[in-house]
Amino acid sequence: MIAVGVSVIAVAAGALLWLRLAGNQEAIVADRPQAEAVAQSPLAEIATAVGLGEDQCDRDAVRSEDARIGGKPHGKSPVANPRGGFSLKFKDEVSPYTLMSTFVLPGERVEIEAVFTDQPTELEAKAEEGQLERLAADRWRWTAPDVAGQHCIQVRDVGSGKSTCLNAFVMVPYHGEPTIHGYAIGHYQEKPLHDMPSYLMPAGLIEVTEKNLGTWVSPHFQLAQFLCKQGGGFPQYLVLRTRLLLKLEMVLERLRERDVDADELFVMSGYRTPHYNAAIGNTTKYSRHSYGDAADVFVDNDGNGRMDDINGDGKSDLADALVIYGMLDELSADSWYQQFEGGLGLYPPNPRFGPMVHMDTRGNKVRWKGAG
Ligand SMILES: [Ca+2]
Ligand SMILES: [Ca+2]
Ligand SMILES: [Zn+2]
Repeated sequence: MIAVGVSVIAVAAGALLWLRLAGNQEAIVADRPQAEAVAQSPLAEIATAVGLGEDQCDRDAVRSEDARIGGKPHGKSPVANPRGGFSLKFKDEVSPYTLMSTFVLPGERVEIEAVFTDQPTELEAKAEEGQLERLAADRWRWTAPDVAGQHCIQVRDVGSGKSTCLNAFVMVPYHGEPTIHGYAIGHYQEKPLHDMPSYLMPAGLIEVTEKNLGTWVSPHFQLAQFLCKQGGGFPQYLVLRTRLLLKLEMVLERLRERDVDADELFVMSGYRTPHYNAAIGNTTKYSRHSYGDAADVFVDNDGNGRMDDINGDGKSDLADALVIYGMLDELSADSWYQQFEGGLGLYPPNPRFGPMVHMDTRGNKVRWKGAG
């Protein structure tokens, strides 16, 4: 119990540090002159396996038959400015973005606090559903309704008129059923890997219908991008974690700071049910994809379904995936990054798919190079 308490405090402290540093990004970039060199380092220097147990993620090998699932978002993001004048702190996360999501159980209470990088001003909050109580000038408690659904909790800065939407997804409670409303989930392991809480069976699943498939869960990502590719009719079910969304948005911001043309990321693989993970021949029973905090991604601004030439050498190959891999591996040394630490996998191209990078937020540092 003591260890768990300490790690929660460490996560919260890391999140606040991230918040403070987030407003001062130039300084961090300036501190890392070797970043480019690392990204270009020879393949041989990339660890083929660091800290790996039985928890490596294998690559996904198929495309979804439904073009709306996986890949890039469809349509235009409702968010013109991803960052507002304040951040929101909720459930051990701090989001500096004007759109973010949280995932709760029916009746769950969530405390939401506004954190300012500039001068605090007068705030107001409203929620379409559930109960919202004001606890202080900058703090509220929202009690989720009893039925599955999604609700925007809007916090607005009265002075500037800027507002932030926290999309609260009320999940369907999950107790290990192999199928939910005809949708195959499969079997989660009863014993968490190394007894780590991040490997506990998910307590709830997000219900995905044709109606909410296109919901924007953060400024640059849509719910449909993370849905498992096993197919079937709707409703379907999904596990997604806020920390992954924060990490993906951070990766996009950092790539743009390096002048990489990246409007969004192609999500090759987000959530995988244990059923699907076994069906595609994965040998691990503890893939982070089944716990909702992993994504296999690449930059595909030109829309050809393969990694773009983001290092500008005229070819699209492993060196482009190395730009993302190297950037994250390098950030690992920074204290603010510890909340985002986790698995990092480099996947070379094969005849069917281009190179890609796996990232997750499991907490402990794991590195690997996958088969092509
Ligand atoms: Ca491309
Ligand atoms: Ca290239
Ligand atoms: Zn992966």
